[in-house]
Amino acid sequence: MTTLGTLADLPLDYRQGLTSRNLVPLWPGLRTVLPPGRPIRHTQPVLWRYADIRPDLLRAGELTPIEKAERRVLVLANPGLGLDNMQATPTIYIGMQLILPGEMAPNHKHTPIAVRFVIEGDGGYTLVEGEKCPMEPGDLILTPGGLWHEHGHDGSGPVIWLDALDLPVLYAFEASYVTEGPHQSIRNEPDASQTRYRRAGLVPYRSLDAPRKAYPLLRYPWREVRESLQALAPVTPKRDAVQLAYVNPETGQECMPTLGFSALMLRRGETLNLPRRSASGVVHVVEGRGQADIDGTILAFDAHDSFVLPTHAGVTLGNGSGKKPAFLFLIDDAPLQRKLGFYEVFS
Ligand code: 1HN
Repeated sequence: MTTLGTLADLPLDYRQGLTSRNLVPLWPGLRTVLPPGRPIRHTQPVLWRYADIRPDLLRAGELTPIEKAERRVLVLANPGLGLDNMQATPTIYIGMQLILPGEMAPNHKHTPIAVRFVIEGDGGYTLVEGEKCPMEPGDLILTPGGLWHEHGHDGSGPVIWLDALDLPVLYAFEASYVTEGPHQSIRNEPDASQTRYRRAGLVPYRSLDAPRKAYPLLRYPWREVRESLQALAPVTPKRDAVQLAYVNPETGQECMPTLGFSALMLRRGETLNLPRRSASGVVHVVEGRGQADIDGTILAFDAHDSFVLPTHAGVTLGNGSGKKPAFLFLIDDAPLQRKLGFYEVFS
């Protein structure tokens, strides 16, 4: 590949003239914005330990009343992307949110999509357009873009969950904004995972004719995900991942338009190689412990820790136990990449 001319090759008065007219020559920066073979990545394969986050989050509960925060969150910011930019990966925002008994995180809707993955506590819930979604540890709750949502807690003890949003994408589009609203009135029925979409493979008959709701299922209870992984494990070949995707039960497609969600079980003593691919991701450890090798960076993970998978990374995940399975929750930007047409899986 040809070595291109640099800025220093150009006379100073020419460069100054360009600058004064808001013009920039492409060639000195071309190999940076369009590197040969592989993208330049600033995203670091960092790990956040829950044992570190939890005390800081509980302290925030003492320092900052919910009225002064709206959402009491510590953001998992990737140092390679600049801590102020609130990016775990270039496209994925991750935060840890705390709500204390009796508190309410007020109703709003916004352009970014969000999901909640519950880490600990009982009695928390999210209202989405009047549907009350109980938040039990491991549950995934969707708050799609443009839908009203608020959080409450009528149990005892802290409730903590992980938030994942496509906020960096909406922010880059200069399209991220919020609308506040009045407290929702709660529809007095269990959430759709307990009623209309009780079991995979069965949908309400009239949904075949009627225009489909974009988001028929808002809550994916962990108990069923965990059982499904354990049932999948014995029929999955040794070198394949025991992995389930969270999908829209009406379409079979990814449950959200931009970010993808899946649950992965590492069998007893398993070492799993993930194919190198163009998507970036974040792994949250639900249960168990082990080790991740990400492009040669070794991270030891424990339950409730979270770590980053940069784009194009070679990833190996090892279960640290020979006796028990480990369970992981994965977030990635593959749905967005597929829609934009550049998603790739290598090897
Ligand atoms: C948001 O709406 C929530 O509703 C949490 O709980 C975190 C981070 C950035 C923008 C909106 C929530 C958020 C957020």
